[in-house]
Amino acid sequence: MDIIYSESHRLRAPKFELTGGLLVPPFECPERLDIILAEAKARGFDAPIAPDDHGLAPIQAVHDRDYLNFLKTCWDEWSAEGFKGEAIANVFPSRRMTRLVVPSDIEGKLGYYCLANETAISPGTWEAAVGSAQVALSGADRLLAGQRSAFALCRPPGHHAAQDMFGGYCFINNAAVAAQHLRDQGAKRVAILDVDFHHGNGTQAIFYDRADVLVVNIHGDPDRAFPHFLGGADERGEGAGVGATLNYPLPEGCSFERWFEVLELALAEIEGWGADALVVSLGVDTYEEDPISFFKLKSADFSTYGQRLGRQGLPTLFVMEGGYAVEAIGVNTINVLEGFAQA
Ligand code: 5XA
Ligand code: ZN
Repeated sequence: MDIIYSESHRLRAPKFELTGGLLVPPFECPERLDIILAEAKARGFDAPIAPDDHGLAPIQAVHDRDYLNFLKTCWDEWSAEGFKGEAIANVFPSRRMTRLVVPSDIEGKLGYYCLANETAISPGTWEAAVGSAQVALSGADRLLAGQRSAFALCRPPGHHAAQDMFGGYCFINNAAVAAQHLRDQGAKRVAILDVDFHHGNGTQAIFYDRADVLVVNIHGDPDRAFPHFLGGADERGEGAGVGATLNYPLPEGCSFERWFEVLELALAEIEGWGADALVVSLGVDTYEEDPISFFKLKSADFSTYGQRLGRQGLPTLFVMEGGYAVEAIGVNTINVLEGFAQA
């Protein structure tokens, strides 16, 4: 299985995230990818391959132009104000603040486009986010060329990013960009299976009214888990997309046995739907030791479900999302990929 990877992820290196009322070193850090790559090498995977540059067009196919322009210019606008810290949103168009006009002031713009303010924008964020999307696009190209699978080792992650919103460590929705690219290059029906602990609200929003991309999430119940305001079992799509969104929220302490039962349900739906290709939003923050999540998967469980994904028999693109138990992120991620390859 080819691993696609870009050194440009290192440009995303904020000093802080806002968690528990404190500015702490970000859980989503560059070391995550170093550890995954070291484990891949130790387990005999080929050296990672740099992505091709697809430009911005396939990213604009998923995200609004004004939003992308905001991401591109945010840091310069913020620092031109003389602010000393990283760009963190502090005011939002929340339920009774209904003037949905993009302010010209950078503080207003940040709040307009932000869905969760743990995520600071720092210098290099735009370049890293574009690089991460190129990794996903180059992974999708492998499937289009007839390969059975590829691993897009994306960073920053993407599944919380909606058409015009960033947050949850995400800026450009890599899985959505890849799925749209597969569609645009000939795949008739694409399924996205999001196995990250957190609901992929951005991916769901992007495809919510579409019948050609099935979006399936298995995640922590939003009553108890980020992102809290999307991911209920009753959300099933709208318009032409009714039935093409499926959500499986699960409770605190969920065991692998229960999680795997639900994976079987999700895969049966994907089978019945008849996808040409599968994009897996691969977050390994379902791990029992993850510092910001509450499922109970053990390292061996990642091999078991990787094998099951392999038996599904679809061309499959894995797109890296979350996972913050840094000492285990390599083993858990590579267990999925190796399990898949063995099946
Ligand atoms: O999948 N999403 C994540 O891992 C990020 C969650 C951020 C919570 N503040
Ligand atoms: Zn996550």
